[in-house]
Amino acid sequence: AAQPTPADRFTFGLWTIGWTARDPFGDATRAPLDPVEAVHKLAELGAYGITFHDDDLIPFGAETAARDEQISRFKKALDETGLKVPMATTNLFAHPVFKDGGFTSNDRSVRRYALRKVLRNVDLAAELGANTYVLWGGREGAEYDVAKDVRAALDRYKEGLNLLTQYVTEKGYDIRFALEPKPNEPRGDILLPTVGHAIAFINELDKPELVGLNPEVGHEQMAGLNFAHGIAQALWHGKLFHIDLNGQRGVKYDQDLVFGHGDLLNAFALVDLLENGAPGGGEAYSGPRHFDYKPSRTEDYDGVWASAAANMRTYLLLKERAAAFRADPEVQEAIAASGVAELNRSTLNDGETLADLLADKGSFDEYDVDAAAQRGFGFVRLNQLAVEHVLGAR
Ligand code: 3MF
Ligand code: MG
Ligand code: MG
Ligand code: MG
Repeated sequence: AAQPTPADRFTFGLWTIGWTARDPFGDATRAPLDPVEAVHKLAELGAYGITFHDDDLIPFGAETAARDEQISRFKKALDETGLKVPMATTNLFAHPVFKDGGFTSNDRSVRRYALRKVLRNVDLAAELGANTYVLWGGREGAEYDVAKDVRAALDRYKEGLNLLTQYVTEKGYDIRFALEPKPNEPRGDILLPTVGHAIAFINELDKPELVGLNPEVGHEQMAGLNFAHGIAQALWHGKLFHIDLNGQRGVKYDQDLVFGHGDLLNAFALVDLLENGAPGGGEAYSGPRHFDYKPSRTEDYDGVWASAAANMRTYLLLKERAAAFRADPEVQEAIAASGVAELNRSTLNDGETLADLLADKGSFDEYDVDAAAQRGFGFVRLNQLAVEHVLGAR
């Protein structure tokens, strides 16, 4: 059961398995990977799809003929393997021209160029059948508070997003945009640093229904936040358009470890949420399970493919464990005792009004606060049952 198949909808960024492991302190430890080989290898491993930044597939600045040739080689590999491209994105961070950002660079000509670069790749995304277009604004930010007018930058971000949603609407593309929050790295501070900031921003756009989120496990954890909570809120807003799964160990640089190699218990809660919805019956997630990780710099290509397989296997094992957790009668009893399901009951009775509540002496004047304060919730017992299921002890 822990053997992935395309029905599991696992996808990988071309830049993940294709990372040659250059870091700020050291050179590449692996040779470049041909995207065609990446497609074949991922298909063999049981993945559903592959995603890419424009420059992962077509080297920056390639002539039209070379670009077309590379696209046709890639498409041929997709046809041969049946691998899908459910998402694409733009590299607005590598070239020095983007050193102060793309959509929010202080240099207006850079902003116009960034928009054109995205629009060109949106056409390719549509051609390849992608219906999600991710925007990670890694360079949209600052190191110095006095050097960026954040409100003006948000105006420009908004202008950019509004142009993108206008474009896909006019073209009739079945594409929605997904913002990927990150608190820092490579900029000292990145705009839209968390899921919450991004959700609030989306509400200010012309076509908010076309814009949602692509949250990444490690990015929220870099800000010290609970990823499963962030995902639950994104689902609550109907904004979980896509997801970047990986592992992170605490508040430090963006580690991009294999999924589950960071906070395993939070990964368990996440898989349970994505697969089973909320305990009270909230909707599950139906999009691709996308891995955005980096095969560690210590690994050769055997290690790269082993790490790709590890992401999928860990996810499937956690899915099995989550199903066993939900099916366990003792867990069901512990959930009931903890009031987890009771939270789904509205606080007012059916038909009760605010005036009725104010008139209800039992809810306040005669409420025995001290007696109510005696209640033990049994959360530790419930969590221990989760731990035991994760450890395979039940
Ligand atoms: C950086 C990231 C990015 C985004 C990608 C869009 C290079 O920390 O997570 O990966 O995921 O640009 O999908
Ligand atoms: Mg990342
Ligand atoms: Mg990361
Ligand atoms: Mg990411």
